[in-house]
Amino acid sequence: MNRIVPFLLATAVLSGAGCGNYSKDDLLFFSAIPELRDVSLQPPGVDDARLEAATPGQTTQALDACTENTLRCQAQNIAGGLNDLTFGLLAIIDNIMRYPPSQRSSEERVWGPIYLQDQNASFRFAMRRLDDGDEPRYAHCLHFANGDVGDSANDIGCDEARHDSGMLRVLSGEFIPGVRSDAAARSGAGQLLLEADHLKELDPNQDIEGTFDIVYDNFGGTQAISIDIEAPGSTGAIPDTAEYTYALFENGAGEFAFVIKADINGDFFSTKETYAIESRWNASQAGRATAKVSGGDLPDGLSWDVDECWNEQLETVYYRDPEPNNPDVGADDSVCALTAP
Ligand SMILES: [Ca+2]
Ligand SMILES: [Ca+2]
Repeated sequence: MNRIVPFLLATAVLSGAGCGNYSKDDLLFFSAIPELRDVSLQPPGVDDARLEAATPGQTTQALDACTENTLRCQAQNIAGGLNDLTFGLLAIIDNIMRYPPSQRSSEERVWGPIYLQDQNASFRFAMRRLDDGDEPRYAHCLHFANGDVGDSANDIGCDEARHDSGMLRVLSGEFIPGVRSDAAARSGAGQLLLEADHLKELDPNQDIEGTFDIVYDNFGGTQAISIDIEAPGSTGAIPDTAEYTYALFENGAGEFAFVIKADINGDFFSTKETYAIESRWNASQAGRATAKVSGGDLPDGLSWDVDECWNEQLETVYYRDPEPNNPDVGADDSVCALTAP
């Protein structure tokens, strides 16, 4: 999943060298972009050096994959892949905003349309301040087109999915900046919606399509993130549909659950199974995960159930699955830090 948006990322790299003259008001728009920490999934085992980046555009390479055959490891790897996606999208925005804005008003900043000669593509990014509540909210949107759209795309609204100029909206959503009391505090809320169908329309060689919807909310002390993927027809590691929900509480305990529709059991008819994992951990990072595969090529009424516990050192202390070749771990689940869901 880490090469999910190469078309956009190429743009991000191109624009990285820009540096503008920013007004104090420009910086307000900048401050709406969440920090990586605000949007990252960190189930036990994820120790992501990228969180130390000063801005989303300064991320370093992705995490190494966890190689144990455990649910905890799977959850860790899936979290890493989703972080790649979110961080990549934020890096694009961060890098675009390093250009001086081409339009400034009290409510709006617009970057572009900028023509990228070597990709023969144009992009336009806008952030609009919405003052309809107690908290400032910023709508943002990124449009792309093949070729040079010139000045024909100066006035696109964020609600316009496609524009006469050929511009298609590929990324949009809202940022609600929070108050930062110290550097480590998570804050803010918002949404990033990637319309990969439009990317595919612009570049048929893309191997993704559908929509990727990332919503985060760090108000109230709990970090809550949900990611919905609707990507029928996507290839590789991307499931057809998936819903991920993540919560990290102030004491460090948390939960990460997801339901994926994908072809997990590839036998015979090769229809899609439903794969659900529920992972929970306590403040010491010891936790329990259960998984269930059902539907698809599994016989009616039958499911494949896995139950696993790990300790504070992330060692598996209890394991059960129906496969005879995968040995049990632990005499019973009394060694588990958490009870069965
Ligand atoms: Ca199947
Ligand atoms: Ca077994």
